[in-house]
Amino acid sequence: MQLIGVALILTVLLLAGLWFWYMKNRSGVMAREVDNVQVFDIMVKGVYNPSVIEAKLGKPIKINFNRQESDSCSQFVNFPDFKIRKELPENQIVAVELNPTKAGEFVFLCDMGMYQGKLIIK
Ligand SMILES: [Cu+2]
Repeated sequence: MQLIGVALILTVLLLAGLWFWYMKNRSGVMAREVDNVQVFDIMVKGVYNPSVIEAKLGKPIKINFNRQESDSCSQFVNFPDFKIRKELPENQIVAVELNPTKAGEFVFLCDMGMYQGKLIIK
């Protein structure tokens, strides 16, 4: 009986862990609003941080990339759905401005796809 109890507890913990992971990937960091623009600040250092961002449809978006490394991998950021490719010089803030016309999930990534992020529009 005790073994069943332990197995049950482990199963519940595992499911809770999966649920949190799922929820975390389902929603992103929300914007701060400045003059009706949804603004995000993303640090580029090994990864995009935050890598999942979430905005509302109908308001312009501005994503400030701050690249704090010299690794050439992250030198360019691409938003394939918006046909945007921008250079991110080291230690500079580069803004990418978007005005999505539909909801959905849009990836952004470096040239080789090692750095990956996701913009969720709801
Ligand atoms: Cu890369």
